Amino acid sequence: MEKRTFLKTGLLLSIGAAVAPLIQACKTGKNGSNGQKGVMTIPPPKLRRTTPFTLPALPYAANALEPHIDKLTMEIHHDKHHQGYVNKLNTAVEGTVYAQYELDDIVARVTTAEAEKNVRNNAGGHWNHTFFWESMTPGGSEAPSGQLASGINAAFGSFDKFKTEFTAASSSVFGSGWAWLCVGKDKGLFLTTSPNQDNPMMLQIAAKPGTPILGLDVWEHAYYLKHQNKRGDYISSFFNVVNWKVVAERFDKAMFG
Ligand code: MN3
Repeated sequence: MEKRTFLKTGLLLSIGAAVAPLIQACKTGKNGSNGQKGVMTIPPPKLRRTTPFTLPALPYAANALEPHIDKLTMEIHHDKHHQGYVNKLNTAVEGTVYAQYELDDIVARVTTAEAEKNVRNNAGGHWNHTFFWESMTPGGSEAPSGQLASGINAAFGSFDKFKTEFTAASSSVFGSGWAWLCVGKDKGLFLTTSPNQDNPMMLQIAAKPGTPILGLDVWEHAYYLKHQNKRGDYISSFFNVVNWKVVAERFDKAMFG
């Protein structure tokens, strides 16, 4: 073998040797093993987070969803409840493996362990509320069209039937929790609910993991000031302010990357 060829081969072998453990780590899930449910794979973590979590501003004024969702509810919900989850999350991750993980990476990995309860509740609270504010827009938007409309029709029969089923799912949550419209691993749409601040992105916890494209907070704090015990009125109000454009973007991303 000529010296030059030998050097080249040697270099390639060295690179191969250096890369091999990384490939192996991915295969064995060293960076995040398959969820216990075995439905979706936990992606490798992103770059490390170096700053504390902060409360994102609402994407519209607190009174912008009136008359469907009132200003005072939005102010308390965002400025007090969501801020509380952010503050408690920063405290909860201190000294844990989650301290430098991004929010998505925490949510994907958190478990049912008692020691992780505060991380689970507050990472979920921060993730869910950020997602929720972005799911709404003043005055609502045109009903779904294009690929999203086709997906909804395929899964539920029609947009009206979807609304009926989503309303039933939201109404069925006992106590505090969320209702979700998700894209599953099979690329089909499905409805699911979660208790407390759990969500379908919690691959170690969710009864049916998936990628949410719409979520509704059915904790009483989300509607009690305006609707008191009438959760059904709140659910129909929500449909007046859903941002279907954002939902369609999430759908396209989940379906087609
Ligand atoms: Mn809430």
